[in-house]
Amino acid sequence: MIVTVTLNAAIDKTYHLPALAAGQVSRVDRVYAEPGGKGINVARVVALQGVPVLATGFAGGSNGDFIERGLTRQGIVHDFVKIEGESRICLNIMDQDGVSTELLEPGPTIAGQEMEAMRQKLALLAARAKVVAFSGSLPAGVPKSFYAELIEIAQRQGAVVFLDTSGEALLRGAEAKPYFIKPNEDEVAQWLGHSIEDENALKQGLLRLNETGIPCISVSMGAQGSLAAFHGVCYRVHAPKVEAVNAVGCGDAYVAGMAIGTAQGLPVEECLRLATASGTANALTARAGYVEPEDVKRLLGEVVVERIG
Ligand code: TA6
Repeated sequence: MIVTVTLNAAIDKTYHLPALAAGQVSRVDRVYAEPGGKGINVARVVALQGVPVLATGFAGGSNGDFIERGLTRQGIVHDFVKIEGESRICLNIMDQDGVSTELLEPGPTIAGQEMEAMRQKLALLAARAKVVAFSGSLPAGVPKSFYAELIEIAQRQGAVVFLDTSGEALLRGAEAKPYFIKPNEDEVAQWLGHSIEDENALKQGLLRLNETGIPCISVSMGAQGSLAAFHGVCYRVHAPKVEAVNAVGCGDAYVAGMAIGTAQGLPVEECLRLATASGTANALTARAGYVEPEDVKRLLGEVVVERIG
């Protein structure tokens, strides 16, 4: 089983409208409202590919109820820590040219006993999991070291741990040496303490990070694919060219593909291929964190994984 952890779960609302004009009334043509937040997106993309998954995290208030009901309706097993506060709404406003504007609420404030309930729940769930994937921002009240704490709990239970977050939550979380991380180029530069001029410098930087005890690192290059350093070997992954409909959630779908490949013990190249095909398939749908399994299967053959030393 794959377990996903979303500490700042959300209702992801996507508004499709002709054009967003600041200071004016804009009428929305189509609205999608889905359980979201990065880890929940990962869970949905895993489930859509027929792989057993459980979504956990914090959920509260009527938005939390919506998230849980939505997951049940989508056939995704879930077990959240119920909190006093209200889970957030994240808005993605898409205009007819495909330009996306995201408005992400900060989310609720988590109390000390709610964090303790999360530690205990995670210990039980991680004991049944092959992969535990932590994704997304930390809600208020949660210390920046919380991911590191949870990662250590999951690792003690024998799970392989993924961490997809950003900023200080990533830097602190990485101290617990997760198996897989997905930083952006700026975060890698911050880590290394110097700027990165070109792809070769990025490659050298990722290999140095491998040496610090994080075996698998992918840096997204958007529609161009990704650069990855896995166990001291670098790969340039070329994504298939597609007509993107909605790029929100592509990174989460990438993590989902990587989690499936890792849980199934696939070779590194195949994990990267599945991750990239899943991420690209997400871009083909209007919904965030969603893929058509046939798209993933078709795109798998179009991903090029190049070993670059
Ligand atoms: O990756 C897209 C997305 O997952 C949206 O679904 C939205 O919920 C948001 O990211 C949340 O990101 P955050 O980093 O604030 O947890």
